[in-house]
Amino acid sequence: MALAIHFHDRLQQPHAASLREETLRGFAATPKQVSPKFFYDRRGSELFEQICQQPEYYLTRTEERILADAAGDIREIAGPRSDLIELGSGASRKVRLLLEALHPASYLGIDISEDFLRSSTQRLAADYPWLEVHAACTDFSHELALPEDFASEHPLVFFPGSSIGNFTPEEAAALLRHLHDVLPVGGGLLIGVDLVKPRAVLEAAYNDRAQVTAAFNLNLLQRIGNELDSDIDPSRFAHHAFFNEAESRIEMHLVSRQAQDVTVEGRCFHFDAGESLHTENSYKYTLHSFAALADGAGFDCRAQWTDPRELFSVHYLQR
Ligand code: AVI
Repeated sequence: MALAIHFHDRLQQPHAASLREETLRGFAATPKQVSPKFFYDRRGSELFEQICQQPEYYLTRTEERILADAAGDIREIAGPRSDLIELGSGASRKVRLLLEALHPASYLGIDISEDFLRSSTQRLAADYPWLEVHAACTDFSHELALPEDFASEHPLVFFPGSSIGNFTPEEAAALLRHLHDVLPVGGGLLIGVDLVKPRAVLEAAYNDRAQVTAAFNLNLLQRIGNELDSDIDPSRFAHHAFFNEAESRIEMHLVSRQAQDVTVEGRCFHFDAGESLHTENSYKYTLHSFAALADGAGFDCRAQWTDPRELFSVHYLQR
């Protein structure tokens, strides 16, 4: 039986074109860089799901625990919500806790990885037959345009996983301001935010022993090789992740193992031995610094939850 999913194709982004433009621009920049949003092709999304299960990557299981423990509080504070919108929905696992606690009439999953979005929303539609399921494949970092037939008076936006940390604090402030402006008065934002902690714990999370994070980082080069006209060879690069304390962020890089020339779409780029391609920042906040960011974006910070070790936090913000 075909499941009733409202897939909003018209919101789709021209992925191949933006990968091409942004790779050419990023490889020509000093230092070289590529946006982390390009990690998430089908393989990258699968690897990210595996990262979430690594013992060192405390973020996912800690957030799940916080949400499970706070489900009753969230229901009380957020009140009845007819519509739940999930940003960066991925495998849509954590949202199940909210669907069960809040029982909204409809769900809209928004993600940049189309294949993955289709399969995860199909699973949700199968498991929750009472739920109207929508899916939109879009890059919400530019603009969150809700589908026209998804009119929502009391939406709750769920932005889990500390994905806000992959934006610079200035970009994060602009994104929060944009979400604030898109939400109707009374609309809520439930957001997961990773916290500052000892370097060893942070660095282990991005250098897991099974090397899944390394494979995830290197897959970005594989994707460039698959989707663009390029001779890039991932085996000539090494994963490097460390905590930059002054900037309060984990940085991920791909370091050239040797001096080499790489061709992309007919253009040649030189990498020195040891030269790095910066692929991701993952900013870490304190409870206080994140509340200040949300407050600056115009939100009313109604509640914060954390775990006993204060590894991770979940915030309920209201417009
Ligand atoms: C999606 N995002 C919040 C992850 C993070 O922790 O910054 C992506 C990731 N990068 C390496 N491991 C996980």
